[in-house]
Amino acid sequence: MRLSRYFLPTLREDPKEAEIVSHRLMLRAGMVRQASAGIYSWLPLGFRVLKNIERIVSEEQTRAGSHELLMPTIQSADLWKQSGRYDDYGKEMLRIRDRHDREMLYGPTNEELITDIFKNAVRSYKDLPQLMFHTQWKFRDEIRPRFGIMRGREFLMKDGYSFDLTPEAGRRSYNKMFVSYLRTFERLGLKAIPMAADTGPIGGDMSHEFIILADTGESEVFCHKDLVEMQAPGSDLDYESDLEPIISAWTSKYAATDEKHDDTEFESQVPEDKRITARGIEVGHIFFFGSKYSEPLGCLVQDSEGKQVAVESGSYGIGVSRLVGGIIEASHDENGIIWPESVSPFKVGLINLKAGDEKTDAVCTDLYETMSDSGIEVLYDDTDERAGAKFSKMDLIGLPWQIIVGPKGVAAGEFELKNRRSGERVSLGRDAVLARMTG
Ligand code: 5CA
Repeated sequence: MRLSRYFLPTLREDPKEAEIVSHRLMLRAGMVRQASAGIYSWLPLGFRVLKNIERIVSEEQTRAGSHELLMPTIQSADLWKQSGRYDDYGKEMLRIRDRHDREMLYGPTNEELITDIFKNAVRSYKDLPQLMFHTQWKFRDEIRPRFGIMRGREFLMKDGYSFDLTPEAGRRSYNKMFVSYLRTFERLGLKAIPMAADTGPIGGDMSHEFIILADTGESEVFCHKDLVEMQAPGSDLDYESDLEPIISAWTSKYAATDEKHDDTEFESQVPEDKRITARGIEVGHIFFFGSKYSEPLGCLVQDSEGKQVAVESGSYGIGVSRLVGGIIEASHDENGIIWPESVSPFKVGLINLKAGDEKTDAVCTDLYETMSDSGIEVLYDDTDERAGAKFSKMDLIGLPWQIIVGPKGVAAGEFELKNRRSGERVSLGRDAVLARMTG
């Protein structure tokens, strides 16, 4: 992408309305703009990051055996009346009437709808287990939308759902999602710690929040220090194997959100030098609620003895849009964002220090085209801004690599390759630069 053609409205000054660093940087880097309170437009740079996160989340869901589908944003109120949540959800739910005066709503989550889809298709235990997910916009009329896309009213969520015959089988599905979350967050460059959590309006009695530690987080959390160092399982993990040992390795150490926290237990279970009390950002939340929705919605299957039994379910959320802010909170410096390569909007920024100079342009065009042809995403700053402004903009938007090309380097046949995270710079010839980028 040539920057001269791109839509990248960066800001030099810190916007006054932004209280936390991720919100500030997302506005300054031209990633989002507020449309109304808690509702944002995603500009081209921000949208690329959002899509990259969505893709990684989907890949890991699929790997764990969940099937992607897409349900609508607007739902009929009927199913929500059957489950009892039409009243329970209160003012957080955005209620709509259509032209026939039918009650509709903008979905805050999808337990009712997926249960209805499942119920109308499945009759027998032989069709179980089943896992499905979608990534769709949600609306919750939060009292205090804040911190930009972190607590929005409209936000993008991956929500997955499991259907099993027995609570034990349901637990196996829950474990699959638990482990796939560990892998997902690791691929996103994050340390997310599973913590015992409250279930709120979703319900059920088994639940974990996945929390990244950050001073700007909204939740207060308590955990054992060793959890911060733990590694997620590798990509060769067999999801059909017994996952209990992995789950117990993560859950046998104390980790709780403030609603679940108990000081006495924390002190008795965790030695003083291992106790972490911190703030955190909830990026995922998984629930097992058994037959809470299947019973009122009549989602029954026939078991092997011919009995009709209510299906055992769980639901599994990831805050896809919130993750964009979460990753920035976890990865930035005083000059701007530092994207992990897996989600970066482009892999490399190519800076032409003398646009308009024939030789420098030719070298840059060659590098740009060669890299683009081998599938590398390059943002090429071919504008005639001064060098200082180009450097700050590239640091601000946080691409992992920068290639800096000026007339002196062109004469010497050497260009600077800068690593955004470490700040390390090396001078390399054309082929060596290309080898580093494609390798
Ligand atoms: N149905 C369940 C799981 S699919 C559910 O809705 N869970 S949730 O309420 O915990 O939301 C799932 C995730 O969405 C949260 O962990 C959080 O990361 C994200 N999320 C929730 N509310 C907001 C919001 N207002 N703005 C941005 N992200 C949000």
